[in-house]
Amino acid sequence: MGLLTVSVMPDLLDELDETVVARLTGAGGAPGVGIGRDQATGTILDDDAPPGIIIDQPTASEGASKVSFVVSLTSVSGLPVGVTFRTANGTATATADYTAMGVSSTVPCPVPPSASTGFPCILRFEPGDTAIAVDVPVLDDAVPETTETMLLRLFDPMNATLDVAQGTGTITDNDFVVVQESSATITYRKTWTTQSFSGALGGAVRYASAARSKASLTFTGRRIEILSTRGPDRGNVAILVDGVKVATVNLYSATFGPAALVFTRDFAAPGTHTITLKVLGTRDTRSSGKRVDLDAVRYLR
Ligand SMILES: [Ca+2]
Ligand SMILES: [Ca+2]
Ligand SMILES: [Ca+2]
Ligand SMILES: [Ca+2]
Repeated sequence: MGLLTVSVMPDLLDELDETVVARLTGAGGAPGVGIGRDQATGTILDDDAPPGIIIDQPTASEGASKVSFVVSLTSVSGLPVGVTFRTANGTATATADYTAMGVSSTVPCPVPPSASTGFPCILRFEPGDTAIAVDVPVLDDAVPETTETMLLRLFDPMNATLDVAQGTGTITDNDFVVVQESSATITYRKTWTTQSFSGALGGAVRYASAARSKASLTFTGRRIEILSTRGPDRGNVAILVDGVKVATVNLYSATFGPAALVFTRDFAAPGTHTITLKVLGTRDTRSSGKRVDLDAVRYLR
């Protein structure tokens, strides 16, 4: 009795159990020697665990028109891998803020290759695939909003484990709250004068030239912008954030420039801050005046 050994090549792929067939031939010539059973099948048991499925936590601007999730496998698989997905509201609302997917048979799934078109929405990884993007359409409206979230949920994994079953998509807004110079929410100190002229945002500004004239606004947001006027008779203004001077802006320009964006600041997270314009009573040597205009302050929530 002899022993036939077939060596097995180890790999790291999750795969189905495989078979190998050994067939004996050529031993039938001698009298009295026969092969009662000339074929044997060996089974190679797969020893690799199925991959994990994970999803990332993306952030996108409302103006980007989509929030793109990436669904990944933690290792390459030799088998097709599938997982079902659907969207869910966080603080954002389907239809108003983004387009739902996979929540009912009347909501179409995105087109291949990222997913199936039927219901439910199924992501399919072919053997060797490790990442697929799922783009959730985001609706770009003109309404100032706070930063909002929506969810992409994964379930029913096939040939895989579900390691991270939910992605949170953060949608930042791109619509400014515009506070005109005439707003009662702006606090003025010393004398500011209203003037109307074409080109100003909303058609008017308030201006002052005396040192220590101030205009302040307290707002809750993550980005602030100041619009002023540049021109041949404009002076210098200090910008304070929460009482701390962060910039000095020279508003002099040889040519008249209304609705000029003269200061911007981003904050790491939305918060309540006070922005102040403080007229310095100084000027560029080329300027014929020290006038500082406040046209509008605008911020992203
Ligand atoms: Ca929105
Ligand atoms: Ca928008
Ligand atoms: Ca918006
Ligand atoms: Ca204005």
